[in-house]
Amino acid sequence: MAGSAKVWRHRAGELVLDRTRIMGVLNVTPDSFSDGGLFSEPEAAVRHGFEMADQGADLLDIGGESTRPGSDPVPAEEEWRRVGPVIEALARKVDTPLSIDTMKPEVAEKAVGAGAVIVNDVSGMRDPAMVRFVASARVGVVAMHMLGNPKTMQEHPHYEDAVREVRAYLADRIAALQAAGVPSEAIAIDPGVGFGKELEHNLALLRHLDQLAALGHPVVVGVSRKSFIAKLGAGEPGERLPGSLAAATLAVAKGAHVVRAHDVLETVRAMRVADALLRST
Ligand code: HH2
Repeated sequence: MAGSAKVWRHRAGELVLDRTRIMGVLNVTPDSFSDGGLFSEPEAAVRHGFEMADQGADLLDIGGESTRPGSDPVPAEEEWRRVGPVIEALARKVDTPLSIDTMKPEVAEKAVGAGAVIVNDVSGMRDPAMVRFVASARVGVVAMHMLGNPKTMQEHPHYEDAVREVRAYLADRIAALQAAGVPSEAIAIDPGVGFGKELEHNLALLRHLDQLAALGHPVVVGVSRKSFIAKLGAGEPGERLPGSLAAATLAVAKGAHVVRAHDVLETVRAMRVADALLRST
């Protein structure tokens, strides 16, 4: 795939992007849109982390703050209270690299201290303190595009050209991270499906994902159970797996390297077939 990244470096090594990598979602939250409350107790969250690692997750993405549309921010202390014990336990017991899904540099710093090797920031590392931290900690990063903030992002999001604008935003974030000293191979990008986007914007971004992959960085996509799938017919989050796999497959065909997923086993199986069709010669 032209312009495609080959590796994604993180604090403890690198992920070779010779096949689609699966980032398992671990929401240690009471209110996430599809699994809120299921893993808010540390023991349940750690068990689910083991389960996803056994199912073939290449990364575990641990978050303590829901960013669903309309959500309010969670104080850093509360976010860390939720994710801290889970990261500490998983870092001791699984080999699968851990990422921390946070917008707050203070949470990222504690998470990395406890063993996380990637920082996944849905605000695209807009906070200069976050940029400084990820540069100094030599972690892998995900810079995601979001229009505004979770509280208001779905109030009539508007773009002249969503693909061009998201690409320009991500190019700007890559430049800011590189200027701070983050190595190019550590910077992954993500179009931010559902983050300040109407159905047409989400579809355009997935359809033209090759234009983001052409920036030459690993591309992460999170389509799992997202509401754009409901708008195309499937209702409740639990009914969105077929749509999630269809969208992930198309995204991989268009250059995505990492798929963020709640249903790890099914996604691993689907991506094996997608990889065999797309990547073998
Ligand atoms: N989506 C969510 C959260 N973090 N990170 C990246 N890089 N890309 C995404 O698309 C993405 C993300 C939202 O999904 P979820 O974590 O299941 O929900 P909630 O924010 O309600 O916890």
